[in-house]
Amino acid sequence: MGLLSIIRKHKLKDNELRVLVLGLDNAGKSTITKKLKNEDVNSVAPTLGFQINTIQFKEFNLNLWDIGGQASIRSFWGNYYDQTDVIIWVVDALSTERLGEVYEELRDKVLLQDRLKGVYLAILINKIDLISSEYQDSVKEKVEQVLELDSQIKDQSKFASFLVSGKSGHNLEEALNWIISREY
Ligand SMILES: Nc1nc2c(ncn2[C@@H]2O[C@H](COP(=O)(O)OP(=O)(O)O)[C@@H](O)[C@H]2O)c(=O)[nH]1
Ligand SMILES: [Mg+2]
Repeated sequence: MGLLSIIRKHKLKDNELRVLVLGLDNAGKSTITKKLKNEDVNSVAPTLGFQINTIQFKEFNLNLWDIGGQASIRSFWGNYYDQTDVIIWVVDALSTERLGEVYEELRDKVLLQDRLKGVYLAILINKIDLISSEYQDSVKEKVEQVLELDSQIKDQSKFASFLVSGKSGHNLEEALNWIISREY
């Protein structure tokens, strides 16, 4: 058994998951992280560098790494990849004009990264509180279509997308349930 798999086994004994929260700037990564910690979501400032937040969810400890998403610091994301179990990728449902940029960054910084092979991917389509319910399904379809996840990730159990609101907390629990019900 290699050293990495020994470390991995040891870690999972404690039901601990390393979760990177990634996505473009302003997508809502910090707001979602705060909501998951039951903190006030009305006081987020742009994230410079990173913040580690540990939350308990059911029998799991999730170490959430909230990493700044400004274009200038995205090249540092790679410093955090090792030993990652899950990527939460946050998309701003309102910024459809940035979906092309989202597609490219997700592909280049996550899907094509050798060190992230096999990592689970939860796509959180955020700010859904600002979209009336009749349009929500089409927003989800549109995001899924642009990101081409079906063709880029062969194993269907490896990814899922959720319509969420970091502000209200809508669907965040469903996303966490999906995350902890994967095989590690
Ligand atoms: N209405 C609404 N606004 C949100 C939501 N999530 C984040 N925002 C707002 O979007 C902006 C960026 O959020 P932030 O968490 O800082 O994004 P980050 O750069 O990805 O960390 C802030 O003004 C937030 O208040 C949401 O679910 N609903
Ligand atoms: Mg932030």
